[in-house]
Amino acid sequence: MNKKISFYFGRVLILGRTNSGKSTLLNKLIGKNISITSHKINTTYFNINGIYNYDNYQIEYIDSPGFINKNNIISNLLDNKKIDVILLVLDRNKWNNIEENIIKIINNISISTIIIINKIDKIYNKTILLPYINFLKTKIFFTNLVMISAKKKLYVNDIHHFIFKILPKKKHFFPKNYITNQSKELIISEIIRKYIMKYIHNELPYIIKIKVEPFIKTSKIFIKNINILLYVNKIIHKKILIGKNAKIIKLIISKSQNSIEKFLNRKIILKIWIKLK
Ligand SMILES: Nc1nc2c(ncn2[C@@H]2O[C@H](COP(=O)(O)OP(=O)(O)OP(=O)(O)O)[C@@H](O)[C@H]2O)c(=O)[nH]1
Ligand SMILES: [Mg+2]
Repeated sequence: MNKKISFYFGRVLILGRTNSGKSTLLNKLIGKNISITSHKINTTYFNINGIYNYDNYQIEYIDSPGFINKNNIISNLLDNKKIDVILLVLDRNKWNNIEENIIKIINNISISTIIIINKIDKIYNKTILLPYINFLKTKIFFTNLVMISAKKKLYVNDIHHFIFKILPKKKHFFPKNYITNQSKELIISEIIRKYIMKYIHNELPYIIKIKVEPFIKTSKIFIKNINILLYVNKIIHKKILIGKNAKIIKLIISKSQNSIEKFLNRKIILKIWIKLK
């Protein structure tokens, strides 16, 4: 008998307050660092997607910026992206009006929601978890609840399996072995922003414009040089970026180059120019 294989595909939106570990989780789910992470707030700027393939299942995970919870952008995102499952990432037992706002939206729609209690490696007194889970049950209707450490990759893979059970039967949207359909230029500019954030401790990382010159030739010959333009508003910003004896910019270049090489799986030469807008 000819057995027909069914395919399953769905879009999973990762929501949660800034710093709860959404991007760390996306990277671990996908097995590649495509979304930047940091200990600072408001790290993610764009919705970054990552695709997970397993047998006849395909999941498109969408990482979102934590700051959208302040606005009503979530509802639009849910409508526009045709989301099948929501992962609500909670930073341990932190719960205030940020989470209240998110669940107000979730409770008004009928999308399966999985609660992720993240950073359990930092919960030393595990007895707080039982009353907390009971509290969550009164707040929101969820399909599953998973306690994880995204950073240490504890129980992260369980999440795929819970999602498999609720994915709709659907043709796969992306080719197999696809990891993201974000442009390489965007991911590279995000890597550079990560290191600017790391070494510069003011508002600059949030206002700087990063332009990556297109570097992929259609002839499939890889260009070794990757040229970056950083646009700043003030001369003082340029000075801060360069640093004393060009120490800061050199650090940003070497760290970014390293990360980009890992991402592209090849050697590159990174060049950065700083321009006044
Ligand atoms: N100890 C611990 N730290 C974690 C865990 N998951 C993430 N972190 C840390 O939490 C910080 C924030 O992580 P991100 O993944 O950037 O958080 P985010 O939710 O994407 O934040 P935004 O992009 O600002 O919305 C980083 O320093 C991570 O290393 C975890 O399971 N345990
Ligand atoms: Mg993030």
